[in-house]
Formats: sequence, C-alpha cells, structure tokens
Amino acid sequence: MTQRAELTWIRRIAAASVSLGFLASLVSTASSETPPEASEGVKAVRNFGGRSPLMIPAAAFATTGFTPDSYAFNTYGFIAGTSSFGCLRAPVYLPDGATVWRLAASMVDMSSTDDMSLSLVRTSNTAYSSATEMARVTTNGNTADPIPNWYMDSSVSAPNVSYPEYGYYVHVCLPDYDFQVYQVRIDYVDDVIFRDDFESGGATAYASPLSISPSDFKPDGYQAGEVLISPTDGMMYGANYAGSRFMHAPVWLPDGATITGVTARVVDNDAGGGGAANCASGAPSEIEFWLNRSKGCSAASCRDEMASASTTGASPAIQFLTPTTIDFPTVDGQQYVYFLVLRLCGPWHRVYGVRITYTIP
Ligand SMILES: [Ca+2]
Ligand SMILES: [Ca+2]
Repeated sequence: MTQRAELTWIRRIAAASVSLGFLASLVSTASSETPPEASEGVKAVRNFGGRSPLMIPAAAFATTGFTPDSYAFNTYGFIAGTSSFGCLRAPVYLPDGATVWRLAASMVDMSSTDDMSLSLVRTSNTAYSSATEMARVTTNGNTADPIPNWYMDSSVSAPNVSYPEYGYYVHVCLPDYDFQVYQVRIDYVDDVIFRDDFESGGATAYASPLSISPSDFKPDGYQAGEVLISPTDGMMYGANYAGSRFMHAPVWLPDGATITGVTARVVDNDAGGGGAANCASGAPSEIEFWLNRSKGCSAASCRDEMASASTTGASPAIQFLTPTTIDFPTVDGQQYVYFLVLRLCGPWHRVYGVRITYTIP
C-alpha cells in the first residue's frame, strides 16, 4: 500500500469512527432484543476441549506486540522470558453458559526481586474499553532452579461465560529471563455437554479433522518477521535464506479423543548447502514437524514426542508429510496440553497447513 493510499484509509477510518458510536448503540439494542441461541456460542468455539478443565498450552500465547522479543518458546512446551520485559496473551475458548470456578497456571519464578501475575480477563464485545479481570494468579518464588509450581485462584469474578457479549483471554507479563509459563488450566462447571450430544460426536465444534492453518503458528518473539504468511493464499514461508526457524502452534482436541493421523501439507524445494536459493550452509534443508504433548512440569518425563516427519530433497510440488506412527494417541485433556513445532528456513520451505484426524469415543 502506498503512503497516499494509507493516508486515505486513515481518513476513512477517522470518518467512519464518528458514526461508530451510533452504530454501536444500534448493535447493542439489536442484541438485547434478539438474544442469541445458546448453541450459537458453542458452535463458534473451536478450541473448546470438550469438558472441564480447559488446558491452554504455552504455544497458544502470542506477543501483545509491544517488545515482541520479550519471550522465547521452548520445544519442551513452555515460554520463557528474555532480558526484555513484555506481555503475552492467549485466547480462551469456553463453552457458552459455563461457570468458571478456578484459574490455575504452572509457572516458574526464580527472582527474589520480582513476581509475575497471570490474569483471566473478560472483554466486552459491545462496550468500549470494558475489560474485567476475572481471576489472577501471582508467583512468589525465588528458586535457584527453573521448577514450575502451580498457582491457583478460586475466587472468580463475573464467572458466567456468555457469548457473543464477551470474549475471553489470559494475559501475562514476563519481567525477565527468571520467569517461565508452562500451561494454564481453567476449571469450570458446564451443562453444555448434556445438550449438544458431545458424547455421540454430533457437536459441530468437535468434528474431525482439526485443521491448523499457518495463521495458528507463531515464531519466538525475537524471530518475529523471519517467517512470513502470504496475504494471498495464507501459506507460511521463510523470509530469508538463513538458518532454522521454529514455529509453534497450539493443538486443541477434545478430551478422550483418539488421534488417528496427522499430516502437514508443504513444499520443500530447498536443496541445502547454501548458495543463492537455499538455506544457509549447515542449516537443515528439510522441513520437519513434531506433534508433542506436555504436562505442567519440567522433568524430561513431562514432555512426550508423539509424532514427527521430515521432507527430503527438493521439489516444487506440494507434498503430504505424514508420520507413520503416533505415540500416546489418546488425548488426556485432564493433564496434558498439545502443540506442534515446525522447523523451516528459506522461502522454498512453504507450509500450507496441518490436519489432525481423530475419533471421539
Ligand atoms: Ca519472585
Ligand atoms: Ca530440502
């Protein structure tokens, strides 16, 4: 977009905002006269795990945009602070009508001078600048080793989940490299299960396959901009012919489901060895991805690699990368979070999406 075009858009937005107040009043009037059906919210909630608790993987967090280099994602499944202070958010998808009764987070605090807070926040979709902190957990650690602890808050304000009036997210600021976040757990009571035929697999929100688009993937904050998403077809690719870049994405599956397959649709036309059109010499010239699960603890036994696959050679054709085996295929949503890690480097490493098929008991 040219500078002139940008200015035109800014003027249009400014002009439009004058009438937004009027529009907002129309919207709020309309929504109060025509309450949405309860099922509408449920169908919109793709990331709902199926039953309490909702487990949010660290891979779901993204920078708020201020100081994006303030965090790094560790493939063991946690986010760690860096020397820069910065804040992260992750969306929270709960079933419509649920009542939240506890927020918990598995976090590391190795600082004697600082603590870290993580909040569950409700934001209004109709009122300007209206956010409510529903619950908050604060670390009080000062440990020499990065051992995560569970912090919990059972006094929840505004606990009733309501769509489309509100949206929900968790927010955390990492002061520095003494802090880590492993996973977030939200416990709730819900009557949705009994009215949306979840058990028979009939609910739209749970239909297999789970399709994970490139937009679900995030880089470590300090590598922001080194993997890009094409605005025309949504494909993800390396921005330059540098070394390995790791992307991560949360995987939301219903508790109790059995994973039957995982496939990434990719192009690998990078022959390696450096040169004008290949990733840096010494960098792996193959796309590789892993499906992992982790618990909110730091021991090696807390993380399992479930499946992985890698390209070979170079070809401009789209190929389907499908691991031959899947370990721990039964989704244990009571303990584990699930996430994908994907390695790519240059512009000839392209990812079009990942698809996970599963069955519901
Ligand atoms: Ca502390
Ligand atoms: Ca290759």
